[in-house]
Amino acid sequence: MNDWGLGELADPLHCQKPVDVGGRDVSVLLDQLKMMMRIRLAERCLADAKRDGLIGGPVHLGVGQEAIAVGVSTKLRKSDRVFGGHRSHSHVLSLGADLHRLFAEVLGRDTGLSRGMGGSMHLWDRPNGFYGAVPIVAGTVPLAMGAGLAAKLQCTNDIGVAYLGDGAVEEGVVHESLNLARITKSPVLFVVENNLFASHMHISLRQPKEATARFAAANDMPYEVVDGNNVVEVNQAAKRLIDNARAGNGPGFLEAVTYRWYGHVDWREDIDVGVNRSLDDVTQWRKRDPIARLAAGLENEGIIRGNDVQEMEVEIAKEIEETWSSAMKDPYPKDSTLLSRVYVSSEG
Ligand SMILES: Cc1ncc(C[n+]2csc(CCOP(=O)(O)OP(=O)(O)O)c2C)c(N)n1
Ligand SMILES: [Mg+2]
Repeated sequence: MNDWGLGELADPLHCQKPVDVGGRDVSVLLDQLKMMMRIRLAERCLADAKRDGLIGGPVHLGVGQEAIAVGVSTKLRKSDRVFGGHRSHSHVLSLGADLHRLFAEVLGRDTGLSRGMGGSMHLWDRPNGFYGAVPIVAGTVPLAMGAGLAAKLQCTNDIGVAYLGDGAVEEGVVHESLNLARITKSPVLFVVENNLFASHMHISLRQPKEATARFAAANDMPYEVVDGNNVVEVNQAAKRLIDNARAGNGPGFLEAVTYRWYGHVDWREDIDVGVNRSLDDVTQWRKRDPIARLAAGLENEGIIRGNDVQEMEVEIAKEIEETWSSAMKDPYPKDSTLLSRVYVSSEG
């Protein structure tokens, strides 16, 4: 019987081993490694820029959590309907968003993903299947549910995807969405990035049990609880739930246990550490690094060698530096566009 604790998945001293990549598609694994590195370095660039006062609005960084979006996105199509929240850089980048447009959005420039009107928490990239992120915690969850239901009614075989945090699960609308998705057998994947914290507060101070998957069980919905720092595990669980949804069997719930290395918002690790979080915890969780673990797994199988990761890093870092410098030169939106972009118009 399930006691709904997370056991070793929530313990940083466990799950530090290399990712087992045996028998898996090498080109997919290498793409996943590169994408996680790209997201990591892009967010580190944002952290530095925030520290240096170059970014006006807040930035919520997901460094340490990259394997979840990358593991899920590998199984999605451009026509799926994906929704995020306040910590969504990884969600949009792993779908293939243009990095320049993400940086430009965070900088409030006219070339940004939301034409510079939203910043880091209002991302939109419809051509890649990203229907939007908003800062209202859980605000997009019912939208993802509705998008899944619409796909079902339109017989497109696409799915809705809602990324949400463990804190978001405490919003009533999430429970209504789970119920409605299940009762209408809508193709929706709920992906809970359980990083054990909502702002500064540990889940043990907010909930009687750590696992949010118990709410899926309450709605008679298939669920999986996985190590969110293991891209292969995330990927395999996402595949099972997505295949099941596309086959017409209704929604699924993926709980991926992870940890964010930075504080709740902006660039510091030693701030906003919360009632239950110490820098020792951060140090331990760094050893469960999803990127280093995948790289070690690839090395064990002889797919990559000693210097390969460093070489990839140098190449990606160069791209990021150039992209950032170029986005910094982009113009701000004109004042005259302030109202014309409040609602969707023919301008798009
Ligand atoms: C409706 C609503 N309530 C409160 C907030 C303030 N707030 C922003 S993020 C956050 C914590 C969210 O925690 P979680 O869902 O676990 O996501 P994480 O930050 O851990 O990624 C809170 C309370 C908000 N933005 N919206
Ligand atoms: Mg959280």
